[in-house]
Amino acid sequence: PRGLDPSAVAAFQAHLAQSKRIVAVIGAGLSASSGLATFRDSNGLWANHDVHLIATPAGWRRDPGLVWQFYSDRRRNALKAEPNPAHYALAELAKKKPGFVALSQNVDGLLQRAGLEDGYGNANANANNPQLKLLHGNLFDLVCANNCGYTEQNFKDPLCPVLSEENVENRANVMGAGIKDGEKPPKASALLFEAIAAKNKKILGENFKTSALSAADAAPLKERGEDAPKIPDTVPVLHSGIQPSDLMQCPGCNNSLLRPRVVWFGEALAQDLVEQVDAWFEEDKVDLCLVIGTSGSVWPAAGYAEQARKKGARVAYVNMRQEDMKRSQEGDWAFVGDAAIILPEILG
Ligand code: BJW
Repeated sequence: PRGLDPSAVAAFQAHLAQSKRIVAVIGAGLSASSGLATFRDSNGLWANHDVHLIATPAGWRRDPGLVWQFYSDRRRNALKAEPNPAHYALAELAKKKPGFVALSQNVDGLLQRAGLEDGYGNANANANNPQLKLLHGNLFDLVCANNCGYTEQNFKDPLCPVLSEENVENRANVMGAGIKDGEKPPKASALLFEAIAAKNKKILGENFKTSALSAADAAPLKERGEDAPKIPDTVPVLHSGIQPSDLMQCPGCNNSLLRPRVVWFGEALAQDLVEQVDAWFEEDKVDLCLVIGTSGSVWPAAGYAEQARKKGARVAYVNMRQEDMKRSQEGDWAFVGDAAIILPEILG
């Protein structure tokens, strides 16, 4: 593997040493070395799953069983995974720098297990103002899908019999776009997204909102010139075959299902969290912004580095792909490679 430029590391570390208010914007690449799939890499989650059916309110209304199968697998994988040296390096930084805040898009619980406190789902979250802000929620918090207010922390696997790993008969073919059972598409592609989006527009009708999903998600793939798998004329309509009555019912109202407390496309981030983040940026100048393992394609997270820059911060990117440092400017640091190797090295 390519080593880092020692003079860049030295300059970064000199700046880090004087930095008090530090913000890290974190994405799925942080957990890649723990064995968890990212979303938009060529073999990522969105290459194998249809985002409209899985991570939107309309997808939930259409087939909650399909959504739960996806999240049940994600929970199981996250429970089996261990935090990697990058998670621990960030937890150490948090201890050394009280002015540090981590804005994580990850829902896998690995930063918490490395020692960073969140406060998500905690009634005192505001009072605590935790250093770790879970922008997109947490796989291990369940919440009433009908907003009755019920919420619980739950690490059980399976959550209910129908979601057991062994229950293969009921498992849907959640692989998208005509790809046969057990076969993975060679690469995510713009065409794949377009075909799926077109199909889902038919399925979801008025509930389908492009919300820049198909176009904006596809564009970077096109730029990368990734291979397009052949799209058959008919994209299969996917159903889990799971009855909602076999899923977890909300004990709060007995009138709704429980869903994972994660933020889907078209849903707002938790208001108290957004307010805490805004207040943190308002409070004072910012010294340093770390952008770690994120493609920067999802908002509002994608805008936080610019916000830090406006408050005077210098920006350091840590990413496997140079192309994903698309908002970098002269004077930024760009550390290309595996976060699990780079972060412990540069954070010292
Ligand atoms: C490595 C590595 C290694 C690999 N080491 N690096 C402004 C403009 C345009 C659109 C919008 C806008 N504002 C809002 C929108 C709409 C939408 C949006 O952003 N669309 C875009 C696609 C354009 N945003 C929303 O809908 C958000 N809500 C919202 O804004 O609400 C407003 C509202 C207000 C009031 C009422 C109603 C609404 C919500 C977005 C929620 C996103 N949710 C998901 C799923 C969460 C649950 C789950 O996990 O299943 O979050 S989508 C998915 O993407 C997930 C991730 O957290 C998120 C970001 O992905 P991430 O982490 O960057 O992963 P990848 O795969 O993209 O990148 C991995 C990176 O790691 C790559 O760069 C690799 O190179 C790198 N890497 N290995 C270092 N070892």
